Amino acid sequence: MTFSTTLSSTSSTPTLPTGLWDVFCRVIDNHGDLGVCWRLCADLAQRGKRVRLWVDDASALRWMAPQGAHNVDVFEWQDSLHMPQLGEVVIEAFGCELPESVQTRIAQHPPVVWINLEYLSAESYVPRAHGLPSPVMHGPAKGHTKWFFYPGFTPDTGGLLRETHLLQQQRTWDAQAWHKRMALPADPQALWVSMFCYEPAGMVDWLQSLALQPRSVHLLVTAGRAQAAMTQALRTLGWQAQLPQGLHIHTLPYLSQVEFDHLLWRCDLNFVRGEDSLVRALWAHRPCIWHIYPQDDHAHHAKLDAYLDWLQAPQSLRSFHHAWNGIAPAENWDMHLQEWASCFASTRARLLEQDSLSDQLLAFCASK
Ligand code: TRH
Repeated sequence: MTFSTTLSSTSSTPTLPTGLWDVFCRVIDNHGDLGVCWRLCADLAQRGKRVRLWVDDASALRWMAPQGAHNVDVFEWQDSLHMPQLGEVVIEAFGCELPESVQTRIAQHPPVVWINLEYLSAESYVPRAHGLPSPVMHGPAKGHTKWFFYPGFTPDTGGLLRETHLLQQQRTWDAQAWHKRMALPADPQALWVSMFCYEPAGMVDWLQSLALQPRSVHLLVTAGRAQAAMTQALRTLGWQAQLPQGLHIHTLPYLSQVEFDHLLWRCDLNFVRGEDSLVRALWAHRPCIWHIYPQDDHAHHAKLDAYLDWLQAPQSLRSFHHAWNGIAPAENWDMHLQEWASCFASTRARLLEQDSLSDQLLAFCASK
């Protein structure tokens, strides 16, 4: 990865550079916008494209992707003002609204395809809207067409990001070496749980129930909001100075996406949030609990239920999700890990039969 601030100045030509894709991303909040865009860029590059990622705040890439990726260059958003040439495909991630200068360029030399990459949802509008044209009604590119591309969980949507080598990497991954690298104790009989969340309504009650577990529990808490929420919950419980017997809490530094995936592969249960970490948890072959991104109008309630329906979640998993997300009071905090694991195993098998998001995107663009 190069954090480039200058662009080579070639005179603009009507011929678009073959194999060059431009991805535009604005960081609204949290890490999902950039997290998804980075994985997409790296995956497209793996599949033979050269990708330029234009982002207004690339700072999180320093921990998320310190290794960079071959054939992916990162540019500051404002440098697109001086961009000499557009790529053959332009991806506008999450309705980020392209800079006027880029829209003007599109009007002058339209890319082969202009994609509007949307947020992930299991709701029923997704298959209906996926792949539809979106005529541009105003601005410099008025009269041109963008195409809606919806990630999703079913074959009639744009699918989920999944690298070609993911399963192979999972098979050969060395959990013991990871433990050593992370300086974590070996405690094979314990329950290992990862925690990536906002401020879950159910955290205090769930921690109390965890303390009653017969097995010892190692809770691996990710950096940022999850750690702040955990600190607050421990304060509420009066556990700052001493944790109940058998409960161990480990605070993690910010991990690269590669190490974040390893964390999910290692744990017996993963708490994830947002969008990208949910997808990674679905690939991890472990049960997971989703803290959905909360919206003011409670639109996330329907979004969560659509996901649980698609998952064919057993009742215990549904009610756990509702309580964790503050949608309904907890019936109990029982974790039916075996039942949940078999639900996630069949879900993963279904997902593996579907084409990945990048494969579908490549095919979609080639068809235009
Ligand atoms: O950070 P998020 O809550 O992102 C959210 C959602 O995407 C939401 O839909 C969007 O509207 C909002 O952002 C703006 O959760 P998400 O999507 O899981 O993204 C987190 C990314 O951070 C993911 O790529 C994993 C990465 N990550 C690491 O790589 N290492 C870490 O240590 C941690 C904590 C996260």
